[in-house]
Amino acid sequence: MDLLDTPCPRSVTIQLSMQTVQRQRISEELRGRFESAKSVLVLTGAGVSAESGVPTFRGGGNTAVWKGMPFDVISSARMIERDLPAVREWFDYRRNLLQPLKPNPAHREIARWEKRFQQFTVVTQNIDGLHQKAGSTGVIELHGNIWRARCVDCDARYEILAGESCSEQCVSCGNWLRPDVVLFGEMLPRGAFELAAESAHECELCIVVGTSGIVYPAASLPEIAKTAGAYLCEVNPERTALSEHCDEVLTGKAGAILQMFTSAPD
Ligand code: BJW
Ligand code: ZN
Repeated sequence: MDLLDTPCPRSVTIQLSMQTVQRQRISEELRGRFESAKSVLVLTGAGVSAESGVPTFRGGGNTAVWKGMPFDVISSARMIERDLPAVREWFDYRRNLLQPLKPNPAHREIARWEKRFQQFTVVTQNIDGLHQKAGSTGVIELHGNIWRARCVDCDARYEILAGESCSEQCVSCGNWLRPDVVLFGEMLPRGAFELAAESAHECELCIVVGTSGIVYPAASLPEIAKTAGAYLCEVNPERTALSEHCDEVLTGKAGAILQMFTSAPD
């Protein structure tokens, strides 16, 4: 019997002399739910952009560090108060890294899914704008967008064009500008979490892609979906804080795994 036909439907380990190859499969249950669902929520994190070349914050045993500072120190509300120029420099550096990067097959697959379902919501923790570049519309950005600056005083917002550096002061009131992103200890954009929570509550299928699932309140969305009766599926090469709560865990990179949802079963 072919090893791929053994009764374990989701993940099969094939021993090839010295090599071990993992083949991830989507269960019939998940495939059926994906085909019949009317309402789907996709929650994404840094891992969905990893294959575009965007570094993740955590994962693989590493934590992002910049100039000796762990990212949760530099990306914090406290640092805005203590050293705004350093925060601006950190985000200028990140914007430079992001500028040439393009959406990858995972972003594009998610964008294609929009047409399949009556109700389809992408909620992202990412600030890179790559979902929108891939063609997704109505994306709920929980943690803001690196391509915008905001005045620390009057809340005016300014788009930052690729290749241009952001001006330091607000045209309206002259106060300092800061990146329009949500740092640790800061509130999420008004209404964004509420909208995402509503979609989580209503969805039949919730697919969580490329997030470690430890940052709140984003990490509570899968919990909300599951409690309200949704089928919960995770796509990630590593196990995460969410894995044990999922109905199905698909172990692997987003680019390859997401394409399996619409390709013919093997
Ligand atoms: C792949 C892959 C491939 C790799 N394919 N996968 C309740 C309990 C405890 C604490 C709190 C709580 N509520 C709030 C808090 C505090 C805090 C928090 O959650 N802390 C935790 C760390 C414990 N939350 C906040 O402060 C939030 N604000 C808030 O709650 O306001 C209310 C409030 C205010 C004041 C006081 C009290 C309450 C705001 C959170 C903002 C997070 N901001 C950041 C930085 C943004 C700016 C920047 O970019 O610098 O957002 S932190 C960082 O983490 C970033 C991310 O969006 C976020 C999530 O990370 P993500 O996306 O999960 O990435 P990683 O790197 O962690 O994981 C990548 C994953 O991809 C890994 O699993 C890999 O395996 C996988 N992967 N390759 C698929 N190819
Ligand atoms: Zn202003």
